Amino acid sequence: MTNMEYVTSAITLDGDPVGGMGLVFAVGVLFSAVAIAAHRSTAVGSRSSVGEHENGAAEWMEHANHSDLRNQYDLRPRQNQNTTDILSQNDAMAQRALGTDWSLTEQLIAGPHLPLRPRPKICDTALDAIGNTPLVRLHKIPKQHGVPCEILAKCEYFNAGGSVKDRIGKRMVEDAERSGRIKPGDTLIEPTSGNTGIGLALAGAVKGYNVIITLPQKMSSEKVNMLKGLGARVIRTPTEAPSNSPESHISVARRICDEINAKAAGTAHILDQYTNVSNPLAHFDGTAAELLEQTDGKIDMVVLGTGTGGTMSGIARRLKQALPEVVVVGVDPVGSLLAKGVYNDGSETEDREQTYQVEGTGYDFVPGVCDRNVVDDWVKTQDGPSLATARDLIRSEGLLCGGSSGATTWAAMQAVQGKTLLGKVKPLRSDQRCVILLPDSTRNYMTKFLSDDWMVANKLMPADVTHDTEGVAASA
Ligand code: P1T
Repeated sequence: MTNMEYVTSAITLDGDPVGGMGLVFAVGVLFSAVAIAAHRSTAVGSRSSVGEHENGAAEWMEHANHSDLRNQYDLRPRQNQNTTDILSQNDAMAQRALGTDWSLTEQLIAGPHLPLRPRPKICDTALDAIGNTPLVRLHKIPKQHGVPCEILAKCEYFNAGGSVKDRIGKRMVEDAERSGRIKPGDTLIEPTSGNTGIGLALAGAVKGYNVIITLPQKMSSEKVNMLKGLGARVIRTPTEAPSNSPESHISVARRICDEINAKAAGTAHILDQYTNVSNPLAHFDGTAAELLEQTDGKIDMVVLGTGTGGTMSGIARRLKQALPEVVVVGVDPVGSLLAKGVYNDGSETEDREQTYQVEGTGYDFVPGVCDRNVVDDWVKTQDGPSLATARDLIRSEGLLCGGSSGATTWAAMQAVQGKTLLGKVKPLRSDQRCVILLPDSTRNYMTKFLSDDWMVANKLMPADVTHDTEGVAASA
C-alpha cells in the first residue's frame, strides 16, 4: 500500500483544498493588529483587511515569497508617517536595516510580545519546563579546529519534549487559544519533520487536543514512537515528494484538515509553523531574550540552522535590535535551497535539490517565517562532517544533541574562521564570542547516527574506526 493509499483509506479525502494557510496568516495579521492598538508606542502603522488566498500549490509559493505577500496585503508603515515616529529607536534601526516594507519584520516588532519568565521552582505542567535552557562553552572542538574565539552552545535538547521546537509548539497553541481560534477538544494537524510535532503533541497531551502529524518517511522511528507515546496519530509521506505536490506532508495535512472540517466545521486546524508568526515570536521573546540575559549582551556572531527559519528569524531580529553589529550566519544543507538567491549586494548562490540524512533543516521552498534578509552569510553543510561533529559533541563535550547540532557546530567552526558561502564574514578574534544553538537531542537518533552500524551502512564512517565495545563486554 502506498502512503497516499494509506491516507485515503484511513480518511476520506473528497474535498478541495481550502485556503487554510491564508486563514492562518489572516489570524496572525489580525492578532498583530490587536497588539498594535494596545502597544502603539512600539508598533508600526495600520494594516489593510486581508484577502483570500488561492488554493493549492500557488498558495504555498506565495507564502514562500515575501515580495508577493507584500503586494497582496498592504503591511507597510503608512507612507505619510515617518518610520521613527511609530517605531522605537532600536526598532526603527532594525527596520531600516532590512528595508521598511516586509510583513514578518513588522509583525515581529509589533508582537504581541510576552515577557521572559524564569523557570518556576515547581512546574505546574511539563509546559513550564520549556525554555530557560543552558548555555554551555565548547572546549575541545574549537581547539581541534584551531578556533581562537569563545563558542557557546544553547542546549535546546533540555526542553521538556527534547527540542527547540517545543517552544513553538507551546507558543502556537497558546497564541491560538488567546485569539479564540482553538479550544481543547479540537484537532491540530501539522506537517513537520517531527520535533514540532512532538512539541504540539506535548501541548496537546497537557491541554487536551487531538494531534495528527504528517511526517516524511526520512524521519526517525524514535520520533514516530515518541509522537505515538504522546497520543498523536502519525501519517508518513514520501520524503522525495516536492512540498507543493499532493503527496507531500504539507498537502496531506491540508486534505486531512479539510476532511475533518467537512464533518465538524471549525474543529480542525493547521497552526502552520511555516507561516505562523508565533513561530519566530517564540524565539524573539524567548530564546533570544534568554541569550541576551545569559551573555550580558556580549555576542559577536550567531550561527543558526534553518528549517522553517523561525528560530533564525526570531533570534536574529531580536539580537540585531539589541546588538546592531552582531553577525548572523545561517546554516543550510547541500540539497536545500534556503541559502540560494540574489542578495542585497547582488551576490548570488545556487544549490541543487537532493536528499540528505540530517533531519529538520533545509527545504525546497522558502517558508514565510524565514527572513533571509536578516542573514549576513551562509555556510552549506554535508552529512559526513555534520554527523561526525554531532558524535564529537557527544563524545568530547558531553552534549547529547542531534544531527543538525553537528551541522551547526561544524558550520560555526567555518564561519568564525571567515569561511562562508558569500565571503562576507571576518574571522573572530580570541576576545570575541560566537553563539550556536543545538536544536534537538540524541534521543531522536539512537538507531541512526549514534549507531556505528548505521554510520557504516550509510558510508558516513569507515568500518575500522567503530567504537563498538560490545564484544569486549561479552567476552569479559
Ligand atoms: O524550523 P527552524 O526553527 O528553522 O529549526 C530548524 C531545525 C533544526 N534542527 C532540528 C532538529 C529541527 O527539527 C529543526 C526544525 N524542525 C521542524 C521544522 C519540525 O517540523 O520539527
